[in-house]
Amino acid sequence: MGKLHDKLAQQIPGLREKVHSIIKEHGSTVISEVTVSQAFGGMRGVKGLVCDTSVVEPDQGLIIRGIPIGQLTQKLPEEIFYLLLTGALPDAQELASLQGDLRQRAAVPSYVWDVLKALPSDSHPMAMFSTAILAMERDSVFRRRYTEGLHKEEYWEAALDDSLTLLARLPQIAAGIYRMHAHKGNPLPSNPNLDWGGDYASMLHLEDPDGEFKNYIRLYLTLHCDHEGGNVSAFTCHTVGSALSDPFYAVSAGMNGLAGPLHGLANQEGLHFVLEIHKKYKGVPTDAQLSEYIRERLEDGRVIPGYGHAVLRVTDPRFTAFHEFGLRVCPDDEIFRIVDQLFRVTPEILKEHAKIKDPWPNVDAGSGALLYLFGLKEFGYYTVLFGVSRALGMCAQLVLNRALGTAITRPKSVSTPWIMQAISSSAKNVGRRMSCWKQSFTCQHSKEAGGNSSGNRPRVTASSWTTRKETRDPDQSSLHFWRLAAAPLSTSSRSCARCGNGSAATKSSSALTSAQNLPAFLPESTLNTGCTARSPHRPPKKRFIFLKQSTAPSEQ
Ligand code: AMX
Repeated sequence: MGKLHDKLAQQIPGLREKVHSIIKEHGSTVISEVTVSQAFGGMRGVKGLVCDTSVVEPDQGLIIRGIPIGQLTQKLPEEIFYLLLTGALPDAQELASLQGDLRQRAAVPSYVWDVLKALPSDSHPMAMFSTAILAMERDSVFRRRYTEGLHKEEYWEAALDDSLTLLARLPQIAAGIYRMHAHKGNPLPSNPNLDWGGDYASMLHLEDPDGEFKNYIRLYLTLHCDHEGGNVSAFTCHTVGSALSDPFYAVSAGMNGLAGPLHGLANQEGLHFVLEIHKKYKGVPTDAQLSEYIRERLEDGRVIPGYGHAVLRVTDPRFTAFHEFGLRVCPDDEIFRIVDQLFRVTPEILKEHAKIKDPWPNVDAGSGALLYLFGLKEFGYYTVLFGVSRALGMCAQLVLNRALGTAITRPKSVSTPWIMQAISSSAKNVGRRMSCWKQSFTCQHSKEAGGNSSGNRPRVTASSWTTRKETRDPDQSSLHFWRLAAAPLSTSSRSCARCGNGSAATKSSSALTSAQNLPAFLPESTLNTGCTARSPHRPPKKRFIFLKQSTAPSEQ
């Protein structure tokens, strides 16, 4: 499997050691909370999954292994695959080795075409794509070796083997599906002299006199390659793979998620919107006409496709890359001019609506329009292109997860009655906490756990903590919560946590944190430094109730 395999074989022992020691030393550190809205709302924002291939920052967009995507636009998609997996771009030899490996594996077995031809001719291209990937599962090295008794330390090698085979075949399969879908004839053979993306573009067989279509497909495949681990397709692929289903099963499942209108289909909406404007104004409107059109659309309660984002708060750098490509290749084309004009006009109008958090263009504001210009006008096919690219990220994540022995995904679901019970217990306990907290503390140490300089009045009260929680600053609020929780524990246990004046059982912070399942990051100084108490320790009358124990009923 060439130099990529060798590099990973070198890196993986160190990665495993690092992850094992993080879990061993900090396994109980709290990194996220879950609210009722999040439980009902697609787990949005809950940090419960690790993905090292890429991150998406609100003010920067997609960052692959520390490199902003805007700096990778000149790289080939296969270079990006290498980067996603290893954290470094390949040198010339490493790239040649990977490309050679992909070429060797590129032949698509004839049974795949038989399966595709057997499908009804009006099947959706994404259904065809996912079916083709699933059909190739019969060739899975992972499944064969697993059945033979594969050692778990070697899972990643088998996953890499399957991933390379799958990725090598995708361009020909995807291009073949395009030709079948658009009634353009039989699939064309792969050209071994071309790179992965260039070969795909060439098999789509659209006019490309100056090679710009190939460049565009390369760029498209690079820009869509990965988007953290929590989006629908990546998370689906991750979950299926975590059951040790092989990469063909897992990537096929991920593609089914990508096929959804709320995920991979948005690019065609962006294009529809631009074409609608072009049709209405019989060409490019004036800025005033466009502004009016956008305002009317917003007044009708309709969204402006290609604008806004759940995470981003700046122009998506992937849009910038497509926009720059259009400015270079087709600045005078009417469709592209509307894309450009929308970029100038729309954000200022969206800014007038306070509820819209991100008035800037996302990746889908321009990508479809450029495909259209190159003659790829079958909208239903666009998600397949996205899928070819996103398979890079899915496969990279699968290989790394098998290397690190990531456990089978199994979050705990709860029922609506359970949530109702949790809400009512939480309301009762907030009341109790407040009444406990309002009692005076005579121990100087309550100052560090939230008291003021006189040592007998808490600076942070249960109610102020609740207010902070409502400001949606979960990290802050949980810190305050733990501080709140810690101080009364010591007093309710009839001891000062720092000096142990009273019961010895709560003398040290480690005893305290482990006994009460408090997070290990609770600063030692908060609980266990020298005592300077000015007055006798006096426990509060009521026993303190811990939020962690009381927010939810125990599992049934
Ligand atoms: N046009 C009009 N209204 C918009 C808007 C837009 N482009 N973007 C956001 N809003 C509205 C939302 O509909 C929401 O209204 P509501 O409170 O009445 O329901 C309000 O502003 C707050 O939304 P938000 O918090 O800013 O965004 P979000 O996380 O809820 O939604 C997104 C994000 C992308 C779905 C939304 O911006 C949108 O619908 N954009 C247009 C469609 C689009 O371009 N989709 C592709 C996204 C990129 C991708 O993931 N492929």
